[in-house]
Amino acid sequence: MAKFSIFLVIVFFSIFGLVGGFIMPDTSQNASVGAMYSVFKSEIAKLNNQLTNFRIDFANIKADNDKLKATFHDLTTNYANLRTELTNASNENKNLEQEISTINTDMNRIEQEQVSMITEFGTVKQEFNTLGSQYKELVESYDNLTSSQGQGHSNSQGHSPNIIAPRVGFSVNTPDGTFSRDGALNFTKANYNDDDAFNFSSGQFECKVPGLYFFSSTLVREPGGYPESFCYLMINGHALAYLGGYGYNATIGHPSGTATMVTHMNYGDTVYVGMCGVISQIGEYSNLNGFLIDAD
Ligand SMILES: *[C@@H]1O[C@H](CO)[C@@H](O)[C@H](O)[C@H]1NC(C)=O
Ligand SMILES: *[C@@H]1O[C@H](CO)[C@@H](O)[C@H](O)[C@H]1NC(C)=O
Ligand SMILES: *[C@@H]1O[C@H](CO)[C@@H](O)[C@H](O)[C@H]1NC(C)=O
Ligand SMILES: *[C@@H]1O[C@H](CO)[C@@H](O)[C@H](O)[C@H]1NC(C)=O
Ligand SMILES: *[C@@H]1O[C@H](CO)[C@@H](O)[C@H](O)[C@H]1NC(C)=O
Ligand SMILES: CC(=O)N[C@H]1CO[C@H](CO)[C@@H](O)[C@@H]1O
Repeated sequence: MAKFSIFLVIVFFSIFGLVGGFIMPDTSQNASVGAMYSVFKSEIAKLNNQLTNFRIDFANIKADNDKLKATFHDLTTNYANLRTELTNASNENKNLEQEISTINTDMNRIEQEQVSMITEFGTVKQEFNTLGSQYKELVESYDNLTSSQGQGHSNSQGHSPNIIAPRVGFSVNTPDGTFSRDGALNFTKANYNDDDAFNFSSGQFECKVPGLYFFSSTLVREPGGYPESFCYLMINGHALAYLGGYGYNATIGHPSGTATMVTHMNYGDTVYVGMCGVISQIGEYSNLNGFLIDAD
């Protein structure tokens, strides 16, 4: 804009300079007024033309200037937009960088957790293996304790660990009036017999699971020639309790006797009903019972 103002000033001063030159009196030259006038007129006409041309040029130049101004404005606006976009893009980059950094941190944490999980898994696996072998040992101990294959009297103190208390119980009856080996009354029927705890071949209970036991036996005398039948509850071959079925009249009634005992049994200890008298009159409801109260 400033350039164009200067341009206009120059134009106007040029015009007035020319006119001033002709108006000033000139003593060196003398022409006729008519000739001077016509020269003057034609000069003014020329100047008018020039002024018109200048005006047209000025209008053109001003239009160009307006266009340039508009273009400049557009460029400025575009530049501002670009700047904003650039700022936005760089902000977005920063955000993305932060997100990437956060993701990296998370990934590192996850990796660490994975590592510690793998370690923990190893530990748990080891513990599991240990538990597995302990379980195997327990099963073996249990099998050893309940196995019918005896190991002699090795557990004489009876303090093997009470891991899984096995169940031991028997209830037998109906003696057949004979003795088994070692003079044990020969019971023939079992009401209950865990793992053949009572051995019908030997006529006795042989301890496989050391512990505290309860035993009971009832003897019923049948009518006959004698008023009494009797036996003893035998523990390891010792008569420890008496069983007698005595009736005043031998030919009538079913007198009975009962013996009970609570005793600790070691591995291989035996219990049976023996040292009997008048076996032929011992009735079928006579019995022998025993069970483990508490294993060692
Ligand atoms: C730049 O971001 C601002 C806000 O974040 C938004 O209003 C503007 O439209 C964005 N400009 C461009 C050019 O993306
Ligand atoms: C079980 O018995 C076997 C053979 O008698 C023996 O080698 C093993 O050590 C026993 N196991 C346990 C856990 O007592
Ligand atoms: C004892 O009883 C069993 C089973 O009834 C029988 O096989 C065995 O011969 C009996 N023993 C004696 C000595 O009678
Ligand atoms: C039962 O007793 C007989 C005779 O004493 C013996 O041979 C057998 O091994 C015993 N059975 C068990 C399971 O202990
Ligand atoms: C035993 O009982 C029978 C039958 O009741 C009787 O005949 C007998 O005299 C009795 N014997 C005695 C010793 O009382
Ligand atoms: C100095 C001079 O020559 N002046 C003359 C200019 O012309 C007029 C009329 O034509 C004369 O009267 C002057 O003498």
